[in-house]
Amino acid sequence: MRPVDILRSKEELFKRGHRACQGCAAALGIRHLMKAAGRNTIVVSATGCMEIVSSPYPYTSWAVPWIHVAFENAAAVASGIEAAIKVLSRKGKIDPNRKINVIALAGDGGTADIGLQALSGMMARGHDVLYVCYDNEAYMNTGVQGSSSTPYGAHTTTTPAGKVKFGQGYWKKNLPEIAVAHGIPYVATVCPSYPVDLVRKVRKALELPGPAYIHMFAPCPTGWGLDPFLAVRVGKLAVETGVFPLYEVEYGRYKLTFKKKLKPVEEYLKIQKRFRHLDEEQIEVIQDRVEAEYERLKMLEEMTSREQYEKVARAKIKAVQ
Ligand SMILES: Cc1ncc(C[n+]2csc(CCOP(=O)(O)OP(=O)(O)O)c2C)c(N)n1
Repeated sequence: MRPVDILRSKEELFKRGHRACQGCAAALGIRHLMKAAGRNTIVVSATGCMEIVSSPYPYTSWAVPWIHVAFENAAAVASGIEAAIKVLSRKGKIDPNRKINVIALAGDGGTADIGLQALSGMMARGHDVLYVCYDNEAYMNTGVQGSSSTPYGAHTTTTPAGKVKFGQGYWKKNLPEIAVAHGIPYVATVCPSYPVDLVRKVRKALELPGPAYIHMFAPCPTGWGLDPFLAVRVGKLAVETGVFPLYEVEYGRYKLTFKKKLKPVEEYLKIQKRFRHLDEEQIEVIQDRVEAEYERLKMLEEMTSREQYEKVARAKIKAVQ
């Protein structure tokens, strides 16, 4: 099915009625994610906003088997589930031809900070799991504390902007690149403002054997100081300014999936309260960094278009399986 037809389908596996804030882009992205994944899916959710809003006992928004795990171990639990499916298939207790998707889901805190070790293990061992990090760029459900995925200059309750500091003082950890460094078959960035691209990448991630990592940009009106009706717009601006480049890395090959002349980062920054204290000089520092990173991705795209990259990556996957 074409991604656009998947999006049009009436079946919802992440149901409405959940308690996400108005304009929550993570909830929107997960709705699309689940449409792309389909019914034959088991979801493992780390503690975080998306777990809390979707499972207030005795209700649930999940129309598939779903397990809530601790803050740090979504990737480890998903690895165990995937291994169990393999054993049960081998013993004939599950139809070996039935493809069951295993998806681990966690926020940026549960991925970039406390869950990074479990994720690294899952990727190194080569489990056939899709790990999705929805990145709202802070620990949102506990009150907007900064994570290592909080962007440079952003105000959070633990990186407050004031006379002494100007918000987050270091650069956002580059999680997709950490995943790429594990040599897994598929890594991609997605943004709910681009649903067709999102669905296409989720399908590809689930179809390729072995581990896949998807980094989902997740604008958070509550934590970012943003009008809820601007959540989709700000996602578009993040992509259009290069703040959040859309790309995929399949068997080591980079491909930018949104390529246009970049808009100035100020257009993205100025509609969010978390950046309102930044002065011209600080915005210029961010602009330079964004441009340099975009150039780096373009160079990687050019460099890895060579055949040998695919060969090397495929060999590595065979070794871990
Ligand atoms: C070991 C442990 N430490 C701290 C907590 C408290 N805690 C629960 S969720 C959370 C923040 C989650 O942040 P993130 O993963 O970014 O997801 P978000 O809430 O933004 O969706 C924290 C600190 C916990 N549950 N377990």
